[in-house]
Amino acid sequence: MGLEKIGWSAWFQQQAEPEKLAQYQLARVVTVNKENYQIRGVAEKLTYAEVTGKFYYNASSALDYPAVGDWVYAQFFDDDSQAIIHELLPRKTLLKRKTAGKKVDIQLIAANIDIAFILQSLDDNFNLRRLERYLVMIHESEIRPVVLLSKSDLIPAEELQDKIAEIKAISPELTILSFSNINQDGLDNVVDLLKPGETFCLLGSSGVGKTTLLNNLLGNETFDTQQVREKDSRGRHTTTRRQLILLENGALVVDTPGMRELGNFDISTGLEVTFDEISELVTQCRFNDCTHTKEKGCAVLAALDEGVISSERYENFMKMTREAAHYERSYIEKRQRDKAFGKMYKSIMKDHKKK
Ligand SMILES: Nc1nc2c(ncn2[C@@H]2O[C@H](COP(=O)(O)OP(=O)(O)OP(=O)(O)O)[C@@H](O)[C@H]2O)c(=O)[nH]1
Ligand SMILES: [Mg+2]
Ligand SMILES: [Zn+2]
Repeated sequence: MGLEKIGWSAWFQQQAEPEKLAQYQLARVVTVNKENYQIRGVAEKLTYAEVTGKFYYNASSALDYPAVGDWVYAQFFDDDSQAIIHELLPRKTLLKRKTAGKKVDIQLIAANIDIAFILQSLDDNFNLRRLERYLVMIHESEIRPVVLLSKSDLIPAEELQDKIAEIKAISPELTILSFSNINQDGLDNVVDLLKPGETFCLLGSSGVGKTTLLNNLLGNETFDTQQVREKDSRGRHTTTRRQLILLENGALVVDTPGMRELGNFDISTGLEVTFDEISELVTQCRFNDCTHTKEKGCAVLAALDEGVISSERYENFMKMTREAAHYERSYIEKRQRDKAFGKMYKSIMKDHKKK
C-alpha cells in the first residue's frame, strides 16, 4: 500500500473505519505550521492541508488538533496540491506537555512515536533531574525512552563512564548510548536502533545537537544548526517547528525545537514508572493519604532517612507531583471559564438572531 513506508501498521489498520476508508484517503501529518499542515499520503509528496470547519467546530481542546505524526482521513484536490483533513485516527501514543510560560494549556509534541530519544549533551547540559522530567513525560505516553548522550568528544572517557553509571543508578533498565556528531563516535549504535517503518522523536534542550544528529543520519546538511549560544540567551532556538523526516533506511524521525522548560500534568503513570522504587514505597505508608512530608509511618521518608533513595530524587518526585496537581487544578478552572464563555457567546448569538 505504500503507507507502511511512512509508518502505517496493523495497529492503525485495526483502528481505521471501513466507511471512512471508502470516503477518504489516509495520510500522515508531517509538519504543523501556524496556519496549516503538511501531510503525506500514498503519493510521495507533501501536500498543504487545512482542517474542515466541522473539525474546527468539534475540537474542544488542543488534544483534538493534528500533531506531527498523526494519521488523518483526508481529501486531496487539484492534483494532490491541496488537501482537507476531516478527522484524526486514534493515536497509538501521544507526547504532550504543558505549554511553556505562564499559560496552563496542553501542547502536543508528536503523535504515534515508537521510541523517544532524550538527548543531553555531555557538557553542562547533563542533568539527572531534567532527565527524570523527560522520562515522566515519555513513560506517561507508554513510549520507550532511550537516552542519547551527545558531544562525547568534549569529555574524557572515565567521566563518560561515571555519567552513565549515574543514570544507571536511577534507571537500571534504560538504554543509554553516547555519541559525537563531530568525530562520529558511537553513531553506529544510534543507527542500529533506527528500524524501518518505526517513528522516533528527538527531544532535549536547545543546542544539544538534535538537528546535527539528524543531518548526520541523513548524510547531509539539510537542516539548519547553530553554534552554541551564550548560556540562557532567550528565544534563540535553531529548530522552530516539528517535522517528520523519512530516512534512507526507512526509519522516521521527528526533530523538535529545544525545550527550555518541561512542565507536565496528567502524569500519574509517568511518575509511577519513572520513580518506580518510590511508587512501591508509597503503597507501604501507614496512611492512605500520606503526603510523604512529615507523617509517622511514611515508608518514603524512612527510605530517605536510610539513604535508600537520594534526597535529590525525592525532592524531584515531590516537586513534579505538586506541580502536576497545581497545573491540573488551573487547567480545570480554565476549561470551566472557557465553557462558560462559550455558552454566553452562543446565547448572545441566539438573542442576536431573534432580533
Ligand atoms: N562538540 C560537539 N558539538 C556538537 C555536537 N553535536 C552538535 N554540536 C554543536 O552544537 C550546536 C547546536 O547543535 P544543533 O544540532 O543545532 O542543536 P539542536 O539540539 O538542534 O538545537 P535546537 O534546534 O535549538 O533545539 C552546533 O554548533 C553543533 O555543531 C557534538 O557531538 N559535539
Ligand atoms: Mg535543532
Ligand atoms: Zn508516605
